[in-house]
Amino acid sequence: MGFVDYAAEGQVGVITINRPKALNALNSDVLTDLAAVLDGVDLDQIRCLILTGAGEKSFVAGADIGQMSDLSIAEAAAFSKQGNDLFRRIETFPIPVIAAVNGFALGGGCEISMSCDFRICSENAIFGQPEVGLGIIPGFGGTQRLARLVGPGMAKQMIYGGRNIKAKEALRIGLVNDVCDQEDLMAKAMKIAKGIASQAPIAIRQAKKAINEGLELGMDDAIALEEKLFGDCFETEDQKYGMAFFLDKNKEKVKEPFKNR
Ligand code: DAK
Repeated sequence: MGFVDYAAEGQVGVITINRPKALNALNSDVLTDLAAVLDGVDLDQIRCLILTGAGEKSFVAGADIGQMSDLSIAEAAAFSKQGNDLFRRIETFPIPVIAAVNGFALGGGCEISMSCDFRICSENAIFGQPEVGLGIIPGFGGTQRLARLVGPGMAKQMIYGGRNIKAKEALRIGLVNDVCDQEDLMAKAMKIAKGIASQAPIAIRQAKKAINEGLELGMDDAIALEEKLFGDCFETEDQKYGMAFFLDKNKEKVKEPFKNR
């Protein structure tokens, strides 16, 4: 694929945005390639995805400013729809997506990382929404997702000031879950992803849905949604096996991999 690489390692798929000369900036070709890679993920095999950027400097330095600068109103709307559809697709993708942020995550780069389930990053990562300095506001969900993740006050300070933050501050405000040396980043992401992939896959999918969709609801409706998704886990082979294994209490037995059924 032109600007996006994909590789499967066991039950984990690694998606790499590969346009390092432009610091992996998102133009419409990158967005098209990313959508095509997601289309091709074999959900019978893959149980967790990692999204990262090529090179050691940048995860994604934002939407492609060169391509955007001459857009007409209609073209800007089409670009916006392409980006928002893709980011929403990542957010609602049936299996978890971890962002491994290996450098700049600015503008659309910060936004695509926030459409993932969670983020880990390297020490050199820089997060920010610098759009107001370009005469626009974050347009790929940044005003919404940043405020939900770090709270409205911190999101407003970052967005109004076009203020970039370093990895340690991103950790402090809860934008990332962990920070590590760059050379350890992919191994760390892979370890987390494999841990997720080893759990009962139907339960993981239901948990993702319950958290994402429940956060949009009031507590009564959210609990009702959880009840429904909880119920749906039952009568699956994995639920029967997982509970039978526990009840068996046979310390000699090794737990078999879950079957996604
Ligand atoms: N777009 C295009 N090219 C970029 C780029 C970007 N966002 N960021 C970097 N590059 C290119 C540079 O132009 C340069 O290309 P060459 O000159 O080598 O051809 C190459 O990457 C290396 O960058 P630098 O030479 O600038 O590298 P430095 O280390 O000096 O600086 C930097 C790194 C990340 C601090 C700097 O490149 C920078 O400030 N980049 C721009 C960061 C930024 O402002 N990002 C936010 C973009 S705005 C929309 C929805 C969403 C959006 C827009 C519309 N709709 C609803 C329609 C999103 C907007 C954004 O993301």
